[in-house]
Amino acid sequence: MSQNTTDETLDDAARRTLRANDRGGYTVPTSRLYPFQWNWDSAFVAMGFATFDELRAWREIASLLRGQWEDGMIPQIVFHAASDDYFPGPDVWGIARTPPTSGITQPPVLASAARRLLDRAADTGSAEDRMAAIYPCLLRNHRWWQQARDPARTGLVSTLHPWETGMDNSPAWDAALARVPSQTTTPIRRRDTSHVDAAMRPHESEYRRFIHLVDLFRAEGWNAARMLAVSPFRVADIGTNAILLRAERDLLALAARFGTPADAAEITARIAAMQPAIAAQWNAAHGLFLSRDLRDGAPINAATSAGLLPLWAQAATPAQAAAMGATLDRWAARVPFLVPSCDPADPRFEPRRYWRGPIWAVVNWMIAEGLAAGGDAARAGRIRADTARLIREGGLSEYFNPTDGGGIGGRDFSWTAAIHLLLQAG
Ligand code: 9WN
Repeated sequence: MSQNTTDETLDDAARRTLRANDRGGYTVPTSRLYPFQWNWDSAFVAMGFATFDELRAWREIASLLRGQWEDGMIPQIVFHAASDDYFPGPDVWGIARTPPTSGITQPPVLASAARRLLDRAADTGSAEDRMAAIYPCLLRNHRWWQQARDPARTGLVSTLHPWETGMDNSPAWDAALARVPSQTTTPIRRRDTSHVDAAMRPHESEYRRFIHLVDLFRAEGWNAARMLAVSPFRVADIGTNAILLRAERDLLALAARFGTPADAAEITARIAAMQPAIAAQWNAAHGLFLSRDLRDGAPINAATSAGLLPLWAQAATPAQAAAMGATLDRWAARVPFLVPSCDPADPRFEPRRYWRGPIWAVVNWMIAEGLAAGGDAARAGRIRADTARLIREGGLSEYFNPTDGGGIGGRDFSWTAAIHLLLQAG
């Protein structure tokens, strides 16, 4: 896409991008680099489609749910059609399902997306029918999170692979990942670095550990309890937990119309457990929330954009929200664009390397929604304006360099197109 496109053309380009990445009821994040359906990408894509094609939006969700496991898990990837463009493909995961899927999950944005589709539907009759059909799947999924990932009822769910956090090479995972051995039984055949500059992607040493975990879980037969017991990587990701808390609130609203009083009571109990557990992750020195390493029990000392996502969950006190606002102001004094994925004052900050500095439109959108809902219209406006400008000048890129605004990573990216449309829709 050319630079400085007019807004009208950009709206068209965003819709065109979603249509072009549609593979027949599901949307790939971008062609070649990510040729399958990804979990949290599709939640944003559904919200983007809903701005101009509501039925197609519901279909995106139904396609993702075709990959849902019997135990309720919604996988990170659904392999609807074969492709050699991505590693690791279905053969590495070794999961005999139709369609094949990966064996781990991703941040659960889905219930929040579905609620938004319903609330904004023009075609209310069909939206209600479709919501009635998917509500039980959403409920089973949230039960899975508690049963499989917080069986001890701590109020925080575990994440067992950096890919599950959606923020794969965040500096927050460095120490926990260093504990994972680097040998693999699967030969590493990376395809990502043939599509995108290696300087914008995770290192080889990280990929070896990513695949070690896949080998380990496959050897455990993808049994949820065994995975939780054996994984050397086990963290309470503040991003995933905040997104889940927000999703539980949205599911509770849906339960009043599509579920039973017993469902509502169950969801309310989970929310009551999560709120204090997330509150305990507050870190006054960084002015945001931190993840926790569940292997050694210690807070993870890395200030990342995930630590601002409790805003999206309305999980911060007014004082904490104000402190997070001050954190954003400090970051804004160091880089011209918000919100970098890592504190720019942190020595681990790398403005072009994936989740170690670049700006991601979906994260910006959630933070801005949270700020606006909490009454901080000025900072919400700043983040929305930065996001819109990054997209206008850097195209529908996968992520953006916070130091110069350049669009980097994959091009013609579905979730960035979706966020452009959401920002225009207001
Ligand atoms: C692994 C699809 C996905 C996003 C993730 C992002 C990246 C995959 C990869 O791409 O992860 O899941 O191979 O790098 O980190 O957030 O969902 O866009």
